[in-house]
Amino acid sequence: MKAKILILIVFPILFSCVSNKENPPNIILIMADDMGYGDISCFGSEFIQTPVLDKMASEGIKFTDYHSNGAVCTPTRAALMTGNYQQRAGLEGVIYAALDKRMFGIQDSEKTIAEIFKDAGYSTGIFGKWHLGYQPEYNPVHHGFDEFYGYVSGNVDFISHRDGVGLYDWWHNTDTAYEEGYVTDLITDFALKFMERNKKKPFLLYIPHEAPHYPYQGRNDKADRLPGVNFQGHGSRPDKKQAYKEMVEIMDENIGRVMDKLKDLGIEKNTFVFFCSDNGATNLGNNGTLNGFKGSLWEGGHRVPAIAWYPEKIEAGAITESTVLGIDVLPTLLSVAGIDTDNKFDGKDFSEVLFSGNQLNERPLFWRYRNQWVVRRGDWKYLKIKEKEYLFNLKIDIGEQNNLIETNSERASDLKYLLEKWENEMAEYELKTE
Ligand SMILES: [Ca+2]
Repeated sequence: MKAKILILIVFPILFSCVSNKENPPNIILIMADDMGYGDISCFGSEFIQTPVLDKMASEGIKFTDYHSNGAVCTPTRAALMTGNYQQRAGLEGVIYAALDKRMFGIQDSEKTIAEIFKDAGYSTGIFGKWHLGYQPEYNPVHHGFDEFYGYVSGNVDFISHRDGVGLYDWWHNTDTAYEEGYVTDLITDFALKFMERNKKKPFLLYIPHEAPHYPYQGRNDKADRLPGVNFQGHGSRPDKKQAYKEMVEIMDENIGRVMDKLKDLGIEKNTFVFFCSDNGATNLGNNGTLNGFKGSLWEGGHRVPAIAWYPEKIEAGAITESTVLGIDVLPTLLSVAGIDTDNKFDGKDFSEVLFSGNQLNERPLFWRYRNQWVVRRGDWKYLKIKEKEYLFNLKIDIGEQNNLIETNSERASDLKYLLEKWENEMAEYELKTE
C-alpha cells in the first residue's frame, strides 16, 4: 500500500521533469537540389504548386534571407554536414562523376552531423543524394549514418538510377541495390520505413532530394540512361520546364507523405523539420527577382527558400529576415535537440530566431567559388568576379542592380579586409575539388 502511494506521488513529479532530455525531439532535414528562390508557391511561384511546403511555412517560419554555403551541390553539403565552411574539408567545388575526378570525398577528420547525433543516442538515416565522395570509405555509413539508401553522385536517372557517366549508382549502405522506382518516391518509401522503425527513439532523418536537378524526368517518363545508349545528361524530354514543375510538385507531394507519417505515428509534436535548397536554380527554374543562377555568387546562386516547422514551439506563419547560412543549421539542430558538444563550428545557433523572433547579431559571412568572392555583413555585400568588384545594399537592392563600389569605397575596403582575413584562415586547408 505504501509503495503504491509513493508511486502515485513520485510519478507525476518525474513526468514533469522529463521533457527534452528524456524525450529528445526527432530531427528531419529535407533538402531540394537546385531549387530556386522563386520555385515554390510560398516563395512566389505561380507556375509550380507546392501545397505541402506552403502549409509547412504557414505553420512554421519562413526564411527570406537563407543561403546555401555553396553555389553548387558538393560544397553546400560539406558545409551542412559539418557546420563549417566547406573549404576546411577541402570541398570548395563539385566532385564530378568523370572516372578521373571521383577520387576525393569527405575525410574522417571531419565530424559530421550524423556522428554527433549518433554519439548523443540518435538513430541516423540518409535517404537520397550524398555527393560527398564515390569511394567506399566516403560512404555515409562511414560518416555517422546508420542507414543509407540512395546515390553517391551528383545526379542519377530518376528511373534507371544511373549516374552522369552511365554507371549504376543506387546503394543500400555499401552494397549496390537493385530497386525499381522513381527516385523521389523511392527515397521517401525508405524514409517512412526508417521513421516507423525508429518511432520510439529519437532520430535524425536526412532526406536530400534529387528534384529538381537534371535529368528532367517526371514519374511516368522512360529511363534515358541505359547501358549502351548515348544519352543526354539533361534527359530526353523536349518540355523540360514542364518536367521541372512536375519534379518539384512530386517532391512536395512526397514531403507531404513524411508529414502525414509524423501524424500517423503520433510524433509530430516532438519533431523538428527543416527544409532548404542546396543552391539556386538554373535558368530552367525561377530565382524570383534575384540576379544570377546556380554556380554564380550573385544572390540567385545561393539565396534559396528555407522553412522550419516545429508545432507549438515556432509561432505559426512567422517570417524572418535574419541572414542565415547552411553552416548554421548543425549548431541550431544541436540546440533544438539539447545536445551539448565540444565541437566548434563556423556556423551560429539561430534558435533564437526560431523561438523568440530575435535577429542574429551581425557577422561577416563568406563565399568563394571559381574566381568569385563574396563577403556579406548586414545589408551589405561585396562581390568580386575575376577582377571586377561590386558593392550592393541588399536591403534596398536585392536584385543587385546598383553597384555602389565607387561611392562607398571605404565600406568596400572594410569588407575586403574581412575577406582577406578569412582567406588567410582558409589557406591552410588544401582544396581537393575544382
Ligand atoms: Ca545542387
